[in-house]
Amino acid sequence: METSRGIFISIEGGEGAGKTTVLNAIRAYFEAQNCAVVCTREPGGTVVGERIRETLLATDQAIVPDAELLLMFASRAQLTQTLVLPALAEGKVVLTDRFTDASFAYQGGGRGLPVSKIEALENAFVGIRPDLTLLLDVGVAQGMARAQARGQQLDRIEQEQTDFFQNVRSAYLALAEQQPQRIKRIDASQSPEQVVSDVLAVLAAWQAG
Ligand code: Z5A
Repeated sequence: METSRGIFISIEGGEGAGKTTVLNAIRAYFEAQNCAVVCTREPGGTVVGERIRETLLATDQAIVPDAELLLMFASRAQLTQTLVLPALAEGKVVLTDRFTDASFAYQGGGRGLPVSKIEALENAFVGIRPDLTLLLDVGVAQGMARAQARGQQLDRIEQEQTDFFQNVRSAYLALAEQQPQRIKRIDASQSPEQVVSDVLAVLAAWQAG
């Protein structure tokens, strides 16, 4: 995997984990250090990627798991080559709301696609992993209740059943166990203030290390 001059951080988690709040806190943390920060999200983050996001999420059509995986990677290739790598080459901090770990969790864990397929796409079309990944871990029922409390219509993937989200969570936790240096689990069942405080402590320790 490629190394870079900037800092590449992803935020991951299941439904209602609180990624938005955490992303804003991390941005403020780095801006206070006078770093240039670029925030983005997946799927999406580019004009083409946002169109792919619409295709993936705002549809009633069934999408076969392989097509879902390929669309996630099409969005990711566009984002990586046009935004992530150039920003890192300029020494910026890139914060992304999800990256390839989400494909391992949702398409691997949730849909049951083989890890080897996802790794092959990662190697062929992405070639970079975040320097640090913050996994916001919350129980499925608690996370779904938060997401539903927002009162917005649920998208295609959010309409999946509890089992699917349990498998997503298990896959995320397995990734964190396999890659403890890169992926830090945060207890996201706590209050937003406590979650942010834990995230900033992990970040400070990581930067110091
Ligand atoms: N997906 C995939 O399948 N494969 C891939 O490779 C990628 C993605 C990259 C879109 O992602 C979907 O794409 C997603 C995974 C799939 N599918 N689903 N389902 P997304 O990240 O854009 O969408 P999301 O996961 O549905 O986001 P979310 O539900 O908005 O989660 P969040 O950003 O973590 O939540 P939030 O907006 O920050 O918070 C949700 C609500 O909870 C909100 O009202 C908050 O005020 C509240 N909240 C947040 N934190 C707390 C705490 N600590 N306590 C109480 N309430 C809280």
